[in-house]
Amino acid sequence: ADHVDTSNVTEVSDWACKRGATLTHCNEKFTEALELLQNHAELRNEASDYSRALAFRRASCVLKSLPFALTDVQQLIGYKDIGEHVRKVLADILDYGSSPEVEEIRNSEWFHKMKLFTNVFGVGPAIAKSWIDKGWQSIADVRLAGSINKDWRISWGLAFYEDLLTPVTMQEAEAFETLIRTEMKKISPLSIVTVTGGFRRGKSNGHDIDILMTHPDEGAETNILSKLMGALNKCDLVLKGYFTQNTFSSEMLSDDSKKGLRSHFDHFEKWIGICKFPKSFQTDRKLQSVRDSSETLPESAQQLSHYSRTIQHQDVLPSEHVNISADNTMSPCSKHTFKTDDKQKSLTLKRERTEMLEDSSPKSKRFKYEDLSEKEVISLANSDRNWTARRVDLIVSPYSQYYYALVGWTGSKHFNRDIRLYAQKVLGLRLTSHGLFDMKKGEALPASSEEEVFRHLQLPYRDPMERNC
Ligand code: DGT
Ligand code: MG
Repeated sequence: ADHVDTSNVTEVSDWACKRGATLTHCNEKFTEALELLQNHAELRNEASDYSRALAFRRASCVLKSLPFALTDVQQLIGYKDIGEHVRKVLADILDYGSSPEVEEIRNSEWFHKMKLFTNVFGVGPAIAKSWIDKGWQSIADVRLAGSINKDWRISWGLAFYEDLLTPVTMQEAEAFETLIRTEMKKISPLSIVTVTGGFRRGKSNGHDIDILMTHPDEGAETNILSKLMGALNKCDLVLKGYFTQNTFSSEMLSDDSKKGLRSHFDHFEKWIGICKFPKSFQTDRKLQSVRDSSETLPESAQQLSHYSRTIQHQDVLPSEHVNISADNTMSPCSKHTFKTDDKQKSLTLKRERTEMLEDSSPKSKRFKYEDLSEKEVISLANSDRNWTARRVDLIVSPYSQYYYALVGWTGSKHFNRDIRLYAQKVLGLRLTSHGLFDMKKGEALPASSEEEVFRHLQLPYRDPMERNC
């Protein structure tokens, strides 16, 4: 290690949000090891584990943004996020091909069981530990124990464990997005629907689908979610979930106390739950044919996702989204086309305003499967079915907060953590999914695009694809 090129060192900022990180990079064997250590610390979940987990993640982010493959730990001199412990792990991998500490965890039964159990929807480290303490080894053991809790998420999570563990594909995300957009246009033609989360960052699969919705007419967004869920229920696509109300108030932006905005959670209206995805979502023919027929078809998954999204914005909607009725016959669920010019737009806006005011339907509608007993949920899961259970988050933001919500719900989680800390430490600004607040001046900084959010933060704009820290 006498002659190591450290010329790259000064190019890289201390802040992950300044550096950016793409999905693929040249240090995967190192980041995979560091993120396993992070995951292990998160699962242990004892006193100092949170900061240990964070330290591993920060180090992993440094490696993700290196423009070269690491060949010597000396190349990391000067990086504040690379501590002694991390350096040892990296040196072991460089010298021996693997780190004993990482391999021990990888082969540990406890780690395997913790991962297995925390993969159940609604199960965190504490419940997983209690299951291990009961001597349970597998999902089958937990299932055998029968009714063990009152949390519906766990009963449904256990019944549909295999479905929910199978990653959601981009194809499914696009099919679902199209369906939501179609239904939303019927409810409120000017509504805006965006797939956020990992899919927006270019991931080809995910553990759920996160969809953010808004309406350009501030206030008109308040009723759309219950209407949308009603429409999805009519299409027999809703299995089980829960609504949370919008509990945001503008005083929260400046409230520094515990009662104010906690960094991890937002106060938007949302529906979090499990939906039925017909198998046809996997093989959506219209999207497929659009791809197949294009001569200038972009090749990467990321471009493809962008491409089909652009098409959808032009209101070319797949027509074969279907409703699976009780006897499993397929019938059209939704067909909708919509053309707009400015005059029409303002007329539509007026009509929607009136409709929204007239609408007084309750937030929580009765859904088809809402009241199933645990036994009935299990027999539903074991029935002969042509659909898959999928985790879905639907979030509604007022338009005035939309671009902050978009940044927050696009993630990654670590990108959010870093950019929020940067805003606070470097600029004295408080960033959340609801907005940006200047603590010194006591004023909020509104934004009408994601670019403007980054400008307020004095950061170069980062495309969602570059937010994979
Ligand atoms: P995935 O679904 O495993 O492929 O990965 P992501 O990146 O889509 O992660 P996910 O679905 O857990 O969350 C999507 C983004 O939304 C993530 O970057 C953090 C953010 N997010 C999730 N839950 C909350 C929440 O309760 N409040 C706020 N403000 N943001 C959240
Ligand atoms: Mg997600």
